[in-house]
Amino acid sequence: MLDADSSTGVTGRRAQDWEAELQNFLDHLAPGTRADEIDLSRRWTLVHAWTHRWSSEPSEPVWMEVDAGPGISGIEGPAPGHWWSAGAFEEATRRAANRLLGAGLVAGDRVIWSVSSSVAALVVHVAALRAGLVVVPVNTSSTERELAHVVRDVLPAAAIVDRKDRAAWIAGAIGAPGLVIGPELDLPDADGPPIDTVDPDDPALICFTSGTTGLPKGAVLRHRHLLAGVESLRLAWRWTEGDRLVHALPVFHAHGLCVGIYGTLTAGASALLLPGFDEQAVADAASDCGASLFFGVPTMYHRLVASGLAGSLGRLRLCVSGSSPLSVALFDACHAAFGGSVLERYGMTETLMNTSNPYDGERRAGSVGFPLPEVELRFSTDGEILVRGPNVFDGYWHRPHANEEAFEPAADGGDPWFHTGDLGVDDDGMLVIRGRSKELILSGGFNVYPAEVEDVIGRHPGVAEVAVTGTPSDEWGEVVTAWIVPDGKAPTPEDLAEFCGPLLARYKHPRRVRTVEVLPRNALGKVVRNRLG
Ligand code: MLC
Ligand code: AMP
Repeated sequence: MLDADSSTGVTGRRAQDWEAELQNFLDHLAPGTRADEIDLSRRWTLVHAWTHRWSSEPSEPVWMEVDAGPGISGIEGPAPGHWWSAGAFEEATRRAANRLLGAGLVAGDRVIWSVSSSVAALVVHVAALRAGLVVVPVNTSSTERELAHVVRDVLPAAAIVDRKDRAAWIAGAIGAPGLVIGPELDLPDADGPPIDTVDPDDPALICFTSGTTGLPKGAVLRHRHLLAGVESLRLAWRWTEGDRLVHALPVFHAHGLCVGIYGTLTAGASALLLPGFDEQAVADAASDCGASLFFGVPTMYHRLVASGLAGSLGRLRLCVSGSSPLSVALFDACHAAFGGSVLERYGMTETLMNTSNPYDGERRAGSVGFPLPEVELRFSTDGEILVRGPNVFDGYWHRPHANEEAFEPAADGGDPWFHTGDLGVDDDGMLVIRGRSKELILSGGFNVYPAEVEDVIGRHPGVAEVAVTGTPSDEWGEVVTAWIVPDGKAPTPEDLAEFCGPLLARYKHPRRVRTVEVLPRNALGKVVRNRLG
């Protein structure tokens, strides 16, 4: 599993010692699961796994919207508060897939998908996958400028949005003959080319993330990566048809989409869809409606505990946290509030989920568990976590240079290792994340890249120099903090918010602004961010 010639560098032990010590997920699967029957790399696709399930259990419930969000009109189906059956969802996605192909889109075309959580948004998403299109999820709070970068990069043939104002400026960015769909799906019914013909190697998603360095780039996730990613979770978390997820995460990121939505569909389970996160709505959904699962980022657990509403999570079979570190204090506070141990797992857009605490057995506070089935993990000499497995993507969209840096050929001739940019150690058989070698701020589970924010703030006339870091916060994990050498009168946080408004999504704006006389620099003149508070 581990490269024999690499060393951990963290403790001075040889790499193969780690293999012996990190626990093996095969020891933690449900009783009766036969290890030799697990094959996550099998030649199948998300679409085939789902259509197979829908045809065998058409009357089973799949989704219920707890409350209506912005949504996409023109898709017929049950109203909020009523369940969509597998059969109804199959029919709606089939019809929408035919409408997309009938409008002239062809398999392999990229389609931007920037929507809040709603069943209609999922119908169009799954329809696009069934039509062989490549979906490019984009955060709904992105500015026009941020979206233009994605458009230039993937040259989409269409965009699907659920807000009128965004539709107008997305139309401008895509240009003719691009198709902008939404907030109404106003395409005629059609009988176009056949659907459900995708291959496991076909790209399903291009997800924008900055990886370890540089401007946002598109991680290409193929059908086989996504299916392997959810199959390992289905096994590890014992996700079954009887489960019901309280889904309050945004659907445009890996956590909400590739874990929450794809996991629900692949397990043949159901989910209560909330249009966004709200403590009371989560508590109500968890106490009612037969819910059994909740997945959240630490900020959500923090808010549930702080509001006194976390108690209702105690009714659920499993609560999972991920996307940023769950502090030991918050793990303990959750335990005190609802009696359960939150299960923490570790993943990335590029790799989907890599490690998890076990379903049975010790869930250790501060640890992200051990490699999921078929995931291999090792440490570089400076402690960086490297992974490979059927879940790990194989490259960024049109970025040969970034791909060379991100992957390391394997000594055993197998798949190359992906550099995660996260630093980890083996703590008595479990992985503990000790920081990051990449420059990334994790605010409420959203990623913010210092260089991107510095580039914008540096253009403010009152700023001579700027460095951006994440500073600790109980609620957000880290908050974006700007360290400014002023040019004349220093701008206030309000000035900066106004200045950043059209340029950066709101969650990237600095919440803290500190004025300094000089920025710490190394011998080469480069700013050393980690010497700033
Ligand atoms: C919202 N705001 C944020 C923010 N989220 N600011 C900083 N960091 C964030 N994460 C802004 C809002 O725009 C608003 O601005 C103000 O903060 C307060 O908003 P709020 O209403 O209090 O926050 P809310 O909208 O409730 O959002 C909080 C949240 C959300 C925790 C629900 O951030 C969230 O859904 N986070 C999940 C992110 C996620 O899914 N990450 C997974 C990535 S995949 P204003 O100006 O209006 O006041 C990945 C892989 C893996 O990482 O391992 O899973
Ligand atoms: P993203 O690029 O949005 O997919 O974010 C992935 C990054 O989130 C990882 O590389 C980690 O730095 C971080 N991350 C995800 N889960 C955890 C976790 N449980 N603990 C610490 N960091 C995490």
